Amino acid sequence: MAALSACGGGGDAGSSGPPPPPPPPPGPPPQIRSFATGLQQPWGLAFLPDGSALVTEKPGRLRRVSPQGELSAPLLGVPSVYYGAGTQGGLLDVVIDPNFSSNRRIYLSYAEPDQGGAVTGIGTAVARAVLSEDHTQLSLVAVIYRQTPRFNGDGHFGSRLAFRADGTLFVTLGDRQVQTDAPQRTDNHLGKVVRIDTNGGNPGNNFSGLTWSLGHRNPQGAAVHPGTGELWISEHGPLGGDEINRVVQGGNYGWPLVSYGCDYDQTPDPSCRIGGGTHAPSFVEPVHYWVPISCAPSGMCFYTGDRFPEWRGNLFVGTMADQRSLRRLTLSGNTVTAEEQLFRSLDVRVRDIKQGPDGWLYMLEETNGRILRIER
Ligand SMILES: [Ca+2]
Repeated sequence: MAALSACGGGGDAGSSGPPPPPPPPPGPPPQIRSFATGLQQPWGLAFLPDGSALVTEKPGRLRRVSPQGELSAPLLGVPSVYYGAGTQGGLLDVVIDPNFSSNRRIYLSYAEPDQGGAVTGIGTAVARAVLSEDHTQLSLVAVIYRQTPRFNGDGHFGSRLAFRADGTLFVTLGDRQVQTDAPQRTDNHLGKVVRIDTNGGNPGNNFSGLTWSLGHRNPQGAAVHPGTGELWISEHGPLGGDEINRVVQGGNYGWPLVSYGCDYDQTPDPSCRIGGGTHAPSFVEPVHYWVPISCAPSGMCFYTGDRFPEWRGNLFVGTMADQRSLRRLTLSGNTVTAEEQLFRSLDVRVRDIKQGPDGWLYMLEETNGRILRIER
C-alpha cells in the first residue's frame, strides 16, 4: 500500500491519524506548470509505483505518462467503450491494484456498449486487466462488474473507482437519468455506490448485496479519507445542490426525494428545493453543497504530502462549471470549515486531481487536454 497515496484512490485507515496542525506556509506560493499536453478529454489519472501514471481519454484510449510528462501511444487491449459527441459515456476512471507491484493489475470503469445476448443496452462496467511490463498493452482483460439495469441513454454513468484499505473496491454509479425512485430501492444499481472484491464478487458487510449506499444522483468523484478510511464522494445535483458526501454503509443520500437543488425548469431559490432541501432525519445530510449554481464537481483527493504542509488534510475537488477551478476544502474532523477557489483564472474544466508520489498535485483539465502540475 505504500505506493498508493490517499489521492491515488487507496486507503490507509488507522495508521496516519488526524493531520497535525498546519505550520505557516514554508515558501513561495503554489503555481501551475503544464506537465503533459495533447490529451483528448482526459478523465482519470492513476500513478504507478515507478512514478509514471496511467491516464484515460474518454473516447476510449489509455496512455502512460512518463515521470517527465511524455505521453505514450494508446495502450493495446483496452475494452471498447460507448462514446459519441455530447455523451457522458466513454472510458472513464482507472485505478491500480493495492498489490500492483506483484500482480500488475489495473481496473477501468467505462460506459460499456450493447453486447447483445443477455447484455443488451448501455451500462457502466468495470474491467480488470494486467498491464504488461513494458506498459504497452493490457492482457487477461475481464469484465468484473456491470451496473444493472442497462438501457440506452447518454448520461449519469458515475464511474469513479476507489480502493478501501481492506482491498475491496468502491464503484460510484449514477442514476442514468432514470427519473423514477430507482435510486431509493435496492433491487437495482442505479444511483448507488457498490463495493466489490477484485473478482467482482460480494466481499460481505455491504448494506444489501453489492450495494453499499443508495440515493445518489451522479457521483463523479471519490476518495478514501486517509485518517478514517471512509469513502467520500462528489455528486452532481440538479439545478444547484451539488454535494460532497461522506458515504457510510447503508447510508441513504436522498436522491430523488430530497436535494438542495431545484428542478431544471425552475429559478434556483430555497423555495423550490426538491423535498425542501434538508436531508435529515430520513437521509444523510451532505458534508458540503453548492447553491444556487452547480459547480459540477469531479475527481477529488485528500492531500497528505510534504510539499504543501499548509494543505495537509485538505480535500481538493475539481469543478467543471460556474467559476470552474480547483476547490480546496479545509476540514475539521468531518466538517468543512472553509472553501478556496484555486487557479480560477485558468478557466478550464478540471476533471480529476491526484497527489503524485513526489508530493505535488496533478490536475487533469479537459478544456485543453493537459495534465497540470501544482508546484512551488
Ligand atoms: Ca443528497
